[in-house]
Amino acid sequence: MDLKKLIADVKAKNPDQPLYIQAATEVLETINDFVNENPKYDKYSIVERILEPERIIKFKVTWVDDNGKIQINRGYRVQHNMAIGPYKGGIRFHPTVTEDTMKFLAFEQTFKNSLTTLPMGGGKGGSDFDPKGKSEGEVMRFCQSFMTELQKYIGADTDVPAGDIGVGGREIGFMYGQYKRLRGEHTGVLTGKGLEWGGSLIRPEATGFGAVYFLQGMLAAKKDKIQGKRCIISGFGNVAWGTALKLAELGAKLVAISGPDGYIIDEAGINTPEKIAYMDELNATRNNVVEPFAKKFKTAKFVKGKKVWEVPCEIAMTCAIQNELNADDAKKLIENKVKYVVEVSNMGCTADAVTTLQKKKVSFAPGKAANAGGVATSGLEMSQNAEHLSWTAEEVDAKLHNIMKNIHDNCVKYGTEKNGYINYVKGANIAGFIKVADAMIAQGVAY
Ligand code: 2IT
Repeated sequence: MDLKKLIADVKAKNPDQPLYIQAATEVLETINDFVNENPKYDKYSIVERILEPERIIKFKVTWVDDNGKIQINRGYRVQHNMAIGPYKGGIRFHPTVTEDTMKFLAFEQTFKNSLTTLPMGGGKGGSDFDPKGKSEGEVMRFCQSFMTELQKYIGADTDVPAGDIGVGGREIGFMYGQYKRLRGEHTGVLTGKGLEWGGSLIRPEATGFGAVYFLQGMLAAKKDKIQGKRCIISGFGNVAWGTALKLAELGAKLVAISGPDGYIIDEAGINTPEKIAYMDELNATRNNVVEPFAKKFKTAKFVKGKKVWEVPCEIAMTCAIQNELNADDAKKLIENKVKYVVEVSNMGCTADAVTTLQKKKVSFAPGKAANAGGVATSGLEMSQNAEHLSWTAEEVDAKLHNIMKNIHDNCVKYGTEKNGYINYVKGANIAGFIKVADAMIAQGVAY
């Protein structure tokens, strides 16, 4: 493959999509050598084909607010790649959502889902709807309107959405109810469902649990252990919550979490059931502020308007949104002797943050590997739905643990450099690419 030309083409074809360009460039740069060593991929133009989503659906969502005023939002579903299974990926409701956001997330999802080893293609959806300050009735009417259009394009064997930022159990419930009403089918068309109506145990915890299982792999690779390690995470939502739970269970010391308004530092540790449950409570309000945490717990202090990455730690985990950790943040972390940085949000670090960390040989995990536990457990939910059974928490957790270990080992297999440094970014991209690429070759010129 001609790396320079491919990157130039991506930029020329997507001039107003910096996130997509960022995600695609990283993949191209890291799979380049591998593709050149395996000429079959060029023969079938696989790289060029993976760069183009199979379908982009863009639609209008109108709904009536509590004052009787009609509101208009944009809805999206990017169906990126179906080579290894039905499109699968979350739905994000956030004011920053654009076609660019959806495209980069769907692209990442294709590689991530491939890494899980489960049969899931890549997709992503969402809307620029802002859940902040909306009443329950407004959220429900929005979800119903969104699903009224989306249901034309999804199905248990074609495309299976789930949650993401701004979409949790409540929103999945509203969307599922509307799908059922319109189609008359009770089917596994969404994951992240409630336990009483087809959901899976451990799905709410899965992204965070999986990320910590992946981190355990990184620690083990350096003959290190998690007990007593000083950790910080960004965010306080579902992913941060699951991460905090597992860190506490394994005896790590989480000292900071954050929100758009600033960060919380708590030297006593954010590791008691009350503190961790309160993260979930705060998130449920959808007010997007972490400050109340310091009002509730005496040992916690709120630092207004600052990023959490200035807090000294050995382990830092991004659990909020894309590009939340930049090169300056990376330098600060390095100055403070960080050892492990784990992207749990999708593309949580800017490209130069990643290079800065890798140059200093910090052990760094990309989101598409470290956060794959969420979608992997969605895959397990799909299996349970298909066989009309539900598995115990222990069964699901054991499968999740095994999947994360396997992803870690695959990253090591394809990402270990001559000097012994594990380039997890390279490892994840190559391992994710192989399965999708080989499936595309086997299926002929379809997409
Ligand atoms: O980014 C992600 O992997 C998710 N939001 C979860 C997707 C899913 O289908 O469970």
